[in-house]
Formats: sequence, C-alpha cells, structure tokens
Amino acid sequence: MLNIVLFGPPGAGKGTQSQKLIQKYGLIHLSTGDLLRSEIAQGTELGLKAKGLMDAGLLVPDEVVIGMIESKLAQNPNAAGFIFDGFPRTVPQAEALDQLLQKYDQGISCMVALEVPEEELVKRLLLRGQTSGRPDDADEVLIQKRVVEYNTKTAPVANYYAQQNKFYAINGIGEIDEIFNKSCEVIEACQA
Ligand code: B4P
Repeated sequence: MLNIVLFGPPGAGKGTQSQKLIQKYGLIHLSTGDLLRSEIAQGTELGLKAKGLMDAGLLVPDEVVIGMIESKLAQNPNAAGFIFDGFPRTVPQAEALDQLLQKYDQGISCMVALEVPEEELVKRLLLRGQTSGRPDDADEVLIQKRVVEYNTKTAPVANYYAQQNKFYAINGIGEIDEIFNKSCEVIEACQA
C-alpha cells in the first residue's frame, strides 16, 4: 500500500501534482477541498456550513473533514493506496488519519511537502481566480488570510510527520513536470 500526504500552503501545487501522481501510481485522490466543493455544489447541509468558512479563508471543523475521509476510506477498501491532498490540515486531523488507517492495517508511507514562497502563492491564486470562479481565490486579502490560517494551524502538521521520519520537502517552484519528477523520486525512495 502506498499512502501519500501531499502537503503545502494554498496554491503550492497539491491539486496539480495529485492529478499526475494518481495516474502514475494508480492511487485514489482524496482532496478535502474538492470533496467540500462538491458538497457545496450539491447544496447539502454540510456544504452550506462549509461554504461560509471556506469563502472567508478559514478551515472547516476537524470533525467534518475527518468524517468525509472516513467514509471515502470505507468506500474504497481494495484501493492500491491514496493521495491525501489538503488533508490533514491540523495535528488532530493527522492523528485521526493514523487511527483510521490502522483499522485497515495501513499507515502513511510519506509526506511530500511542496515549498513555495508566499509571494508566488498569492500570484498563482490570483491568476487561478480569474478563471476558477472560486470565491476564496478572488482577492489578495482573502488569500493572505488563508496563508495565515496555514501558518498557524497547518504548518505544525509537518513536524508531526517529521517525528515519524516521514517528512520530505521539495522545492515547489519550477516546471510542473520537474516538480513531478522530484515527487516521484521521494515516493520511490520511501517505498523502498
Ligand atoms: P483546497 O482545495 O485544498 O485549496 P488550495 O490549498 O488552494 O489548493 P491547491 O494547493 O491544491 O491548489 P493548486 O496548488 O493545485 O482548500 C480550499 C479550502 O477548503 C480551504 O481554504 C479550507 O477552507 C477548506 N479545506 C480543505 N481541506 C480542509 C481540511 N482538511 N480541513 C479544514 N478545511 C479544509 O493550484 C494553485 C494554482 O497554482 C493553480 O492555478 C495551478 O495551475 C498553479 N500551479 C500549480 N503548480 C504550479 C507551478 N509549478 N508553477 C506555476 N503555477 C502552478
């Protein structure tokens, strides 16, 4: 089993790299951002609650995202493995993920962290906002708020995996294929 946590600040390239990695390794893509946007699009009660927080650049409560991941794991008992994209985003989410995977006698193989400076993140997200229609990409103040949320609540998750010797950082600046190749090198090293 190969279970990868793809980590990084908003706009680091997690979604972009996930698409390439799932194809290469035959993994299931679990993006909590995509799952939440799908709940919003369907107008579910969960989606309605999440929308206000996401549009304000804030994290959705842990129990909501943990519940979504729990049901996705249960729906895919025979998967070759998973790419967790945008999850875990807090230390309690990381602890919950370890517990959920234990039920299936699995664990996280490694965390691949994409490192991108704040200036570049803002640039990328504003550019994406021109076509994505995502309210959270619409203005710089909101993007800065997401970065602050990342620095305070999400960045400590890197340490959680570093303590388990599963943390690998990659420079997230450069061509998409170049970053992909570096990610594959890390994944293959942690698989060996
Ligand atoms: P996400 O959907 O995870 O949003 P994101 O961090 O902006 O996405 P990502 O980092 O994948 O974007 P990508 O790099 O692919 O979360 C949205 C919101 O959902 C959160 O703010 C939060 O409210 C909520 N949420 C989600 N998960 C949660 C959780 N676990 N707990 C609580 N709340 C949660 O793309 C960015 C842009 O960069 C793209 O336009 C792309 O084309 C471009 N790009 C990518 N690689 C590039 C490169 N190498 N060079 C130049 N541009 C590049």
